[in-house]
Amino acid sequence: MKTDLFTFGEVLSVFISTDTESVMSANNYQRVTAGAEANVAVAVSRLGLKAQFFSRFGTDQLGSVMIKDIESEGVDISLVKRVASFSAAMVRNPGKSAPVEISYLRKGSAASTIEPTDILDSYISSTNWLHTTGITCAISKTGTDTVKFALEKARDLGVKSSFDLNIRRKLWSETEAKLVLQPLATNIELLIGGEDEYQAVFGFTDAKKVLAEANSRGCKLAVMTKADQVLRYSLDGEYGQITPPKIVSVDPVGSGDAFTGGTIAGLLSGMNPEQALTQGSICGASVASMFGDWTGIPKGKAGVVDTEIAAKIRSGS
Ligand code: KDG
Repeated sequence: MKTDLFTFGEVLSVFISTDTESVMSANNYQRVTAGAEANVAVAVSRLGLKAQFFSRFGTDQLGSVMIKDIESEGVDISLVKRVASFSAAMVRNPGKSAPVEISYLRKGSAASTIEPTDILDSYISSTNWLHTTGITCAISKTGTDTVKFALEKARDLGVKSSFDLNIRRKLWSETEAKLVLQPLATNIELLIGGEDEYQAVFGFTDAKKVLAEANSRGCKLAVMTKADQVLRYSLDGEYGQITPPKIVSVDPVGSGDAFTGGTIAGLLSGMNPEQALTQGSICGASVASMFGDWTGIPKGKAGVVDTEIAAKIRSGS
């Protein structure tokens, strides 16, 4: 059966301290499941489309609970593999009254052993959209090979794809990231990155110029985000801007993925790029207004956010 979205990447058990704003003094933690690509899959599924997610998980309990969490969001996890390794984790403070500080427990994890042979042609030929990110490239060399392979396969099969630069500076240096990500940011339907990520990958941040450069490399719709500020985009050389809804930001982690998921779902539902990006910005704002990567992802049908929910988020209530 055809899926609307196929994506793959590492999933993390995120342990968030609940009693203090510092992991150094915390005794209590809440565990949630997150990960950039899984977050996008959940967003697309909440919006009423069929999302399929692949990863390698360890044979540990964290692997089992993370698979269960993703499945309970209606995402198809039938393809996932369990391998003799550990599932990755992240530890952080809530970030309500202090900046979010994160530590990873992921080097050598199950997902970092992901390799191109994991991605069968049929996974891509039976989807309408492939989504990948720079995080998978950062976790291992075979991760990079897998992203490259999947994007090339999608191109060969005429399947639309998106790529989020998503540079994680705790995983690799900007120099390493640029070397790998610049060639990958080519011939993609939707390229997404923060202002700092465009700077790292292309060497400059002038939005009009750098987005036009991405267009000239075959990225049809290039988008530059900057937290809750105006988002800039260029569609085949035509520059535009969108002002996201104003919300009180509670926890911005995961809002970029909700933006991406909302945009992809909008495009798949037949919206024009400006409408889809507007929907993405509503989804991103909603996630930032609540605690957790998934909590605020709005619901919808056939790829479109429920009208009443969208109106509420727009009005900031
Ligand atoms: O985009 C949100 C992600 O940063 C978070 O869920 C964890 O995937 C993650 C990562 O690698 O930092």
